[in-house]
Amino acid sequence: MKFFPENASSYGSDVDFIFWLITGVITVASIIVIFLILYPILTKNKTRTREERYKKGIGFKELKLIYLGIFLLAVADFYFLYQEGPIWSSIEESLPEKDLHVIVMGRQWLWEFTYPGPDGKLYTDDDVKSINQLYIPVNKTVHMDIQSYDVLHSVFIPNARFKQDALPGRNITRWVKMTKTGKFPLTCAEICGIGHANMKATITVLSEKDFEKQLAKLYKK
Ligand SMILES: [Cu+2]
Repeated sequence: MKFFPENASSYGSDVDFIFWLITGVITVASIIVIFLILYPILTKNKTRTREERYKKGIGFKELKLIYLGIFLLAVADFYFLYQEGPIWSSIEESLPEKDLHVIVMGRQWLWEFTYPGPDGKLYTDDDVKSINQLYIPVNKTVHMDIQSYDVLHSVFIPNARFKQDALPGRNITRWVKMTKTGKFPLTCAEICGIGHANMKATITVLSEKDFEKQLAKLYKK
């Protein structure tokens, strides 16, 4: 059974690992908690002694199971932090050397992508743009300057397990490295007005050669 869209990025499987780790642990914890609630209700309620009915939860002896629960919860939390810390820091707090640098600009209601012009530099006069269509080369590190023209938007690339809000007035640089060629959706994940649902772009991941060709086409326009 497939729960997620196909993973097509270098760090997607790490994100999925955290998801399944946390889901697995909390599923076991939930089953235990539900059992602890239902078991006395379903079995013992009528047969409990008068004393048992009026336990007030005073002292370690009566609370030891609650302390155990809190302890296990803390252990699980620290274990999650231990596992996810290095993964999040490599995805969100570090920027590996770039092969391509683009601007991803959200506006009501489309995505505008800007590539460096023939000079190879972004933010110069020869930059070129494409609307709702992002072309990137496969297996290359792409830096994305995520920006907004107007309101809050959010860049969501399900196949890359990537999501980043776009904030007006701020530039947020994030990176992605797609490991498969093909077309993948890039959508807006922040309700940004009546046309929010129209903010659906396509990422076309191309071989290096095809990407150069595509870029040359954009230069000619
Ligand atoms: Cu939007």
